[in-house]
Amino acid sequence: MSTKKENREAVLSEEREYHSQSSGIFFKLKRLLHRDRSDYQKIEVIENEYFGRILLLDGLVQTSERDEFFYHEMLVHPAFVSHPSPQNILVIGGGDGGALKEILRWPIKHSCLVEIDQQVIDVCQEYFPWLLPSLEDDRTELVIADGSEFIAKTDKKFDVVFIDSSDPAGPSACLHERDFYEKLKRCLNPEGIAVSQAGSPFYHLDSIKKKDAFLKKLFKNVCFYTSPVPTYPGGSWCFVFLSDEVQPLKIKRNPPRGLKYFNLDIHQAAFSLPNFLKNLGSHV
Ligand code: AG3
Repeated sequence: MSTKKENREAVLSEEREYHSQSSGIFFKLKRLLHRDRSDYQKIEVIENEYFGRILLLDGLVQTSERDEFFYHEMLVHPAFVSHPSPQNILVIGGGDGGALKEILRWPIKHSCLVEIDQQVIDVCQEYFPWLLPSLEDDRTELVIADGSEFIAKTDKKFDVVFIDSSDPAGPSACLHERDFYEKLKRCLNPEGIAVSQAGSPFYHLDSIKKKDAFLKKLFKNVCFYTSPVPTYPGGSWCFVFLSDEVQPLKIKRNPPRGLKYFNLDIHQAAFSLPNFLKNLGSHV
């Protein structure tokens, strides 16, 4: 029988993310590398035997050394293979640099990363240095600002905008609202595409439905797609591809070499949805 002390030690030696009141994921701590609170959120980096380094913001897993490529490749490459020639790219959030790393595989002119929390950048530069060399690339501009204020003010136009936010809580909450997408639409070139992470199809279906309803009023093509992401709630994740002119299944270009997850078969398959998600997106 375990004593109270043993239970407490067990909890201290692992990190848990609750996915519902009664389910979740845990990671045994090999080491706690960083735990601090910025002006915006709690930032933690832990080391786990299986997943390597894991970044958590306000207790929610953002990325891990072992599975980051599922999420970042699937966030970025579907838009790049379906746009004729994207040159100017915007990333909202994504301070860990993983999305930018994938973007810079393509021959683009300019990419702008707008992250609200300088401390996320600093912590990731220290603990995930392989994700962030992208900041030194001379095609990259880093802006520390609130993403929704940035898009409300900017007069620049972009070919592709990626919203690499956290869940709809804390500093990311406004990036999931209709108002944000209305403003975002004004920053897109005519053949522009926006891609946003949209949550877990299993745990966050209500928020996906809500998003689908307002996005359909704003964009002609609202296409949800999914990918496995082992460390995220439910293990499968939803993204939404938004455009007035571009259709995701009309492939224009081959993906770059050297990817670990994405290829054109995966691209096709990702837009095939299970029945419970099928009627949400307008499919092409
Ligand atoms: N952004 C999406 C993280 C969502 C995770 N949600 C959760 N664990 N409940 C990830 C940022 C990686 N660049």
